[in-house]
This record gives sequence, structure tokens and C-alpha cells, in this order.
Amino acid sequence: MAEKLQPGSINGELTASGLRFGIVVSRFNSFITDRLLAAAVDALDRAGAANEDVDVIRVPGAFELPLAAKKLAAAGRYDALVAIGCILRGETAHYDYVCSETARGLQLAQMDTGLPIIFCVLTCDTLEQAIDRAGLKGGNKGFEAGLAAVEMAQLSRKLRGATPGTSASKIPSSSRKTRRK
Ligand code: INI
Repeated sequence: MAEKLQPGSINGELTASGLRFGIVVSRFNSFITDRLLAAAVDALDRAGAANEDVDVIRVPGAFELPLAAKKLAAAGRYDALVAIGCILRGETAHYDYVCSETARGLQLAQMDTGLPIIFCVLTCDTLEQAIDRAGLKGGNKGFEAGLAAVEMAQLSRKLRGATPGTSASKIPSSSRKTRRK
């Protein structure tokens, strides 16, 4: 009987040495965003990033994250960015506009520039929900975002040159893990 197909795999390693990261952080709700930032920096540190390869850029609120991220991406200095914010629901529709435009703007910036931009923007109904996700019950989303930045930076390096719909043979064979039959 024919052996089962065993596909090769392409993954981004969690090794940050030699990679550059920009972290864009909103000052709004800094009680939360400072905790997310500390955890993102901790993740990059543990993955081996160097001091001089990590920059922190502050913006007033989440709504300003996309433009800053797009300009940083265009600068060509970074291998990945992390966008950190915390949007808390209020009494008006303001929350909805800030949430949707922040998410849309960051995704557009990522797709327009091709640079990974990790979405670390909490969108919560209550402060308690945000606290849970910034170091309490829900872990710390900043740490997850830091690791995601490393993984996506590494993966992007491997996928460079591969365009959608083209043969995977354009991906260097050194990037692919293939199981021998
Ligand atoms: N910005 C946030 O980052 N979080 C919020 O919860 C928030 N709320 O609720 O208003 C918020 N508003 C400010 C917004 O991001 C812009 O900075 C402001 O509108 C100026 O463009």
C-alpha cells in the first residue's frame, strides 16, 4: 500500500537574534498598555533580541497606531512591528469607530507594506476584562504579541520572494523541512 503523504513544513523560529523590532504603543489607557509593552519587551528579550534592535514609539491613542505603524514600516528598518493599544467601551459609539478603524488601518498598513504588524490592541467592555488580559487571568497578550512578532519576522524572511500562487519551489529548500520516506 502507498505510504501516506507527509507534507514539508515552513515555520518561523522563535529566535530574535539579529532581527529588528518596532513597538508602537498608545498612551491612552496606559495603565494597561504599559503592562502589555513590558510583556512584549520581555518576550523579545527572552527570544534573544538586542537592546539596540528594539525601538518603542508612542502615540496618543489607538486611532493613531495605523499611521505611525505604516510610516515605521516604510522606513525599512524593522523585521516586524507590534501595535499595542487598549480600547474600552464607553457610553457612545466612539468605541466602535476607534476599534474598527484601528484594526482596519493596521491590517491595511501590513498588507500595503508587506511588513508583519502584530495586532496587540485590546478591545474590552470593561477595565476588568483588560486587566485580565494584561497580566492576570488571561495571561498577557503583550507576551503573545512579542512572540508572534519574532515568528512572523522569521517566517517572512523565509517566504521572501514567494508570491501567491507561484510554485513553492521559489522558497529556498533550506527553509523547508521535508520528511524523507
Ligand atoms: N483611544 C484608545 O486608545 N482607547 C480608548 O479607549 C479610547 N476611547 O475610549 O476614547 C481612545 N480614544 C482616543 C483615540 O484613539 C484618538 O487618540 C483620538 O480620537 C484622537 O484622534
